[in-house]
Amino acid sequence: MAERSSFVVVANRLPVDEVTTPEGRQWRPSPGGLVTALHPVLVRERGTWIGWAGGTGDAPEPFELEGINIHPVPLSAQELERYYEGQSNATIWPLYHDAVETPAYKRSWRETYRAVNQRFAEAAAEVAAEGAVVWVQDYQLQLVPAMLRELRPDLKIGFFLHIPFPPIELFMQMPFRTEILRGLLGADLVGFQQRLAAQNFVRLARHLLGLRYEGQMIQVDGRQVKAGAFPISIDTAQMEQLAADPAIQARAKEIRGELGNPKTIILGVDRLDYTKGIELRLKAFRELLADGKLTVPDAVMVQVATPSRERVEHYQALRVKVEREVGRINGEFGRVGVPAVHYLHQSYSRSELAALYSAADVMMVTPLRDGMNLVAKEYVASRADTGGALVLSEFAGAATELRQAFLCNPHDPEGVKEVLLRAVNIEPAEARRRMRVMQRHLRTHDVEHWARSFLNELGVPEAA
Ligand code: GDG
Repeated sequence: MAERSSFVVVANRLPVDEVTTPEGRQWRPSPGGLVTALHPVLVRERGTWIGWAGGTGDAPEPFELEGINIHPVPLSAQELERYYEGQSNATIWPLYHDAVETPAYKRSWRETYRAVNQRFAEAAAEVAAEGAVVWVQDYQLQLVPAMLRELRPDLKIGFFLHIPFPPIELFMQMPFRTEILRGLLGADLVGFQQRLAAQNFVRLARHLLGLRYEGQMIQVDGRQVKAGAFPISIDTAQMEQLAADPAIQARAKEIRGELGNPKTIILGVDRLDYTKGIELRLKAFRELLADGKLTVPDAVMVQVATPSRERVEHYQALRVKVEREVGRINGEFGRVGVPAVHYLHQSYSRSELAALYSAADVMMVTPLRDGMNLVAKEYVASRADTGGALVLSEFAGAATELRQAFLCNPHDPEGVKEVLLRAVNIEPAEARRRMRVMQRHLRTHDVEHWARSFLNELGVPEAA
């Protein structure tokens, strides 16, 4: 690439998908909150996004798409297995989510994680202009900040972790814990979803490396590293508009009809992940049916469980458990043509999701631990003024902001059942009141606000 960029984003995935069209294979932007928020800065600064394009073997040459320089980084099949499926998703992901599944530790995964992180750091060092701002994203790339600083001390480096940061006792399990911590401390600003996560990080720096800190400022090798909370959000205006679209509203009505016009539609939308609490939600529904507190077909549940990380063992085991529970509920409480749970192990378009959100009377978001949970925010934003009730786990980052949701402790089955019943039976006026408060919050705290706050703190005042 001839020209170097003054703003660089480094993330595991590029915000593009390769599609086959009549004209041949082409790149298409893949819509997502992160790219929406960063698009204006990327375009203005002739920014570059570094990441994996999907697929293994050689990476495509760098190219430009809609004003953004796309810089693909290659991954081999073995790297994909060790760096991504292994170290990222079978070690770090479960450990950072309270070890709700047992993390697996393997030396070969760690070594590959290190090698791949080095490759991402080298790509960033190559494309960043003198004094550029580089923003590294998420748990797959925690070594990149220090590696990049080593190569390019002139850069301003930010890091944002999208998932929780665990308490010291849990973090200490990790065999290469010091290297990870040192990796993160290579940044000037380390951002988290929650204040508590930032505190965990600062305390860990003292505990593990004996570093001094004041407030959220850590002293490292004569530099200052700041930790802070920057709760991520959604493109609220876009979600509101989409849900208000007459075609989406018509589709929502149609969905209600297809479900037999029940009194109550209970919805779950998640990646099929063991952190999301899908099983416990199904179990709460089953027990309420068994107790006669809910009945089919007055109440039906729709669970969209988007396929995810299907080659990782924990995910295969989870799929079996969830599908067994769905089968059990439908076996006991369904009738011919009238299932109690509509389980969809498929991906949907954003429009179909918006229609499902609009159709749902109660949305269940019950993770055992979640950095933020954007589904909860999307549901709220898509309710216009129509009410609906959000059941939300206290262990989702979103619970800090969405205080008018029906909050529950997902580890307490009786509590979840009680809260679900309250949400089902809420007065429409009360439902609208709660929604309005949460919607007002999301209008000012959208994803653009998130990006702007982070970049301002990093010292990019003109950003966004
Ligand atoms: C990580 C953290 C944090 C889901 N199914 C479909 C689909 N989705 C979309 C949702 C939502 C997104 O995927 C999921 O975001 P979440 O925040 O709920 O969860 P994670 O994927 O675990 O994300 C999380 C997030 O990063 C951001 O920092 O909030 O805590 O774990 O936008 O709508 N989208 C489409 N079809 C589907 O079938 N189009």
